[in-house]
Amino acid sequence: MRLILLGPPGAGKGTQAKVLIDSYGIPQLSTGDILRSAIAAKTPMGLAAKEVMDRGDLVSDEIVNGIVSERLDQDDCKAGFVLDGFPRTIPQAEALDEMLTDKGMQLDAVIEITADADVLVGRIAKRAKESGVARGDDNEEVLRNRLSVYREQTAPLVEFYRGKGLLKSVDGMQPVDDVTAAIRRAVHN
Ligand code: B4P
Repeated sequence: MRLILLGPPGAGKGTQAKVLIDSYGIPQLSTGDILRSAIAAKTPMGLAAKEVMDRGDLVSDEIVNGIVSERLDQDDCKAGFVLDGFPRTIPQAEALDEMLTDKGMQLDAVIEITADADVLVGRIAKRAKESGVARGDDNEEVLRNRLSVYREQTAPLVEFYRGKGLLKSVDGMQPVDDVTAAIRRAVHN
């Protein structure tokens, strides 16, 4: 099973990826998590990414494509994966196509998780208040920028993958378990 989870910040990509990897026994490839680990480890890549992420902008395609290409070469990705937060731009999607062709892999589905902006703002505000781990990008001003970056740079991927016949849309405003059930139905239909 090779899946992409696509959606605006707070739509539930990370939340759903964690459930799906347990049921399918495949790894989660979250570029956001990998970048946050690099920041925590204070690697040169992490230091460069932090400033960009704290503004709510996207880290360069070159850095992120490199991270994903390396990760896809690891043995645990042979049986499949859930890509969470990648691709986020058309050049990233084109690079992913090339990587998968080179590695002899094919995507099974791209799941778009949809949610209204007011719901997204509410969820991120709740996470910022409740989570013990502070994220530099979980505040309202930065979130507004993340949403506009999503509309401008990531939303075009919906048509990109619809054109390839891979896109399935799921309502992300339902309770978490219902979103998971809808994703499972979408994947197996
Ligand atoms: P990410 O880590 O991908 O963060 P995100 O878009 O905010 O989504 P996240 O996964 O955290 O939220 P989720 O929907 O699970 O990216 C962070 C930054 O990293 C980017 O802004 C960018 O700078 C950089 N980056 C990452 N990938 C990149 C790439 N490919 N190219 C360039 N830069 C990149 O959940 C949010 C909250 O909602 C949670 O608290 C959850 O509990 C809650 N929630 C989820 N589903 C719910 C539901 N159904 N009902 C109620 N609450 C729910």
